[in-house]
Amino acid sequence: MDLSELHKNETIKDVSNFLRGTIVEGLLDESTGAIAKNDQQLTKFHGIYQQDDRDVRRERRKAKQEPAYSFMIRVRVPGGVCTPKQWLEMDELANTYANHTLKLTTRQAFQLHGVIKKDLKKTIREINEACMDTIAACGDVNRNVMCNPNPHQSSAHGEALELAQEISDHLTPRTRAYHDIWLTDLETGEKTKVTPDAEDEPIYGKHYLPRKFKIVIAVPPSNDVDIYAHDLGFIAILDEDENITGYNVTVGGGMGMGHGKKDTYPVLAQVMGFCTPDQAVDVAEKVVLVQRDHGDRKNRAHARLKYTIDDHGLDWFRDQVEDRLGYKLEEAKEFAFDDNGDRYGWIQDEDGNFHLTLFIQNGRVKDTDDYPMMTGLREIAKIHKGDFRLTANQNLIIGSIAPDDRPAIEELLEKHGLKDSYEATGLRLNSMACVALPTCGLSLAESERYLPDLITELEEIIEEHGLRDDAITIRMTGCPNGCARPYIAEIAFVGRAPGKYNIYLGGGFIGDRLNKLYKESVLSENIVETLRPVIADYAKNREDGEKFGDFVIRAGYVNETTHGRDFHEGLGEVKDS
Ligand code: SRM
Ligand code: SF4
Repeated sequence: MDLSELHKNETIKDVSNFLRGTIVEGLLDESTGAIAKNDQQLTKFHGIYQQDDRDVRRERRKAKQEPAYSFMIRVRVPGGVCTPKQWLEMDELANTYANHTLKLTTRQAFQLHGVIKKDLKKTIREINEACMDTIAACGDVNRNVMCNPNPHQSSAHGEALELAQEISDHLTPRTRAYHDIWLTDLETGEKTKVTPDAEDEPIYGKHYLPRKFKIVIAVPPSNDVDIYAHDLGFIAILDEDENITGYNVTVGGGMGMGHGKKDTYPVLAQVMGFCTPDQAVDVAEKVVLVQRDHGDRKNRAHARLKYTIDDHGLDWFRDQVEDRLGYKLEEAKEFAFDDNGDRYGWIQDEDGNFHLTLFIQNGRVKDTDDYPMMTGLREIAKIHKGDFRLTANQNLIIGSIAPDDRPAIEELLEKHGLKDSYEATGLRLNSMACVALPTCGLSLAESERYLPDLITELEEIIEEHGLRDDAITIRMTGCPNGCARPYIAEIAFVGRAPGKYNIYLGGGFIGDRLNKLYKESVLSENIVETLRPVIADYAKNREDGEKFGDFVIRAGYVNETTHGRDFHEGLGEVKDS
């Protein structure tokens, strides 16, 4: 590998001694709240991002102070399932070291924001003591493995969750750096966790992957994990008795793109074949190996698996995977999805236990004067004997509540205002926004802090036209990277500049079609008026059962996007209104 020809991050990995760099030295340096630039790339592999509070950036610059540095910590939760004890631990860490909020992410993980350098090590150690970790939550490796979050709804969900955990373990980096840096007391050398034996990385090698890698498992008919947005996916195929007979394997999905950069685009994953449950971990490993060996290491904007497959073709990719497997994948099987949203409220499973899905707006768990959500969930965690499940739509399931325990939980829900969390319009219940300002360094516009208010404004139109209970997927991101998977939403807003958004329309309701740019750089104050006639037209002229995303294409507001390569082609044909 001639490093001089490759992206500079390849050299950073090469000389890092398996992801150590000079992180330890940086943690000890009290002269700054930051760490060295190259180490900022390496800490991502440990689940840690350096950020600064962008709300105060300008005034600190004026006062000649360094930016208000702090760190975001992402905690892996394979399949999104954690115990009440782990919830309480995360709650405590959020209130002790972070910004008194917990963020439930679009990939079923936790994030803590605002942890300052001197508290980083303590926080990571405590996360590990609670039997969770942060390694490989970010970086050029496989990340948190997602799975439909309702394992007890049927035995199939339980099996799928087990597979998620197996794949996650199998693809976790083996470097001792994580343990040496975060879990060792530097003075005594005492470790809080058993150190893995191998220093070598048998799967990744010392250059790891060219780029991030994301895996997901779905159990139809629910596509609540947005299978088509991921590098690698497994769609469970069930027999008549609801047993999993195997998985259709999907490859090459991804959302990220750049405004005005036509060689970057979102792509939906394609079905590559079928494997048995016993083969799934092996298949995951071999797909990762092909991407390791053939992904673009020169241009990080072209390094995701979606471009590797686009450049070489799906048949070539399948051949590469099968060569490494030593056997052929079977023909893909029939399957069907209903939607990609969450099913709110109470359900009872086949064993008689209850599960409650709560709406957590944009995944932000916090207390406000009129809604003590964080306190309520803490009180529930104190008495809850089942589990908590983070959904891929940034919501929360209080899982496995025995019938006798339900009244006590209901009392706490009532007391803390959580009972009404899902008494909202179909539009709000199907909304997602990424974090964006003030912590995200890449954000061009507000997202999490703006979408709830925009939805309130749009709800007037929705109510006026009798669409209160109609589920319409609506997503916002502060930049085109796509963290809330906006390009498969029926309505999406993507930040271009402060107070300006591109509006996209026409994504598939089940997350199976990309949307299309409808209007560019719309000022926030004009968004509602821009959408008013489209929503009114939908209410009046839709066919029976027609979804909003399908309607806007049929009615000619936008052209259908049939492949990511055409995402930037043929802007919406805007109708006179
Ligand atoms: Fe993301 C980068 C937040 C899911 C595509 N994402 C970032 C960073 C770390 C910004 C940075 O690099 O400095 C954001 C941190 C903001 C903050 O302050 O917390 C960030 N991404 C998030 C989260 C927290 C959004 C949320 O509100 O939930 C999600 C965390 C998921 C997790 O638990 O692992 C999150 N990011 C996604 C998704 C959705 C998904 O994976 O299902 C995507 C689109 C799917 C994909 O990967 O294609 C996504 N994030 C990106 C990209 C663009 C990648 C690309 O291929 O171009 C970046 C920027 C990059 O990697 O260069 C990015
Ligand atoms: Fe930040 Fe952009 Fe991701 Fe939003 S989409 S969290 S603004 S990187």
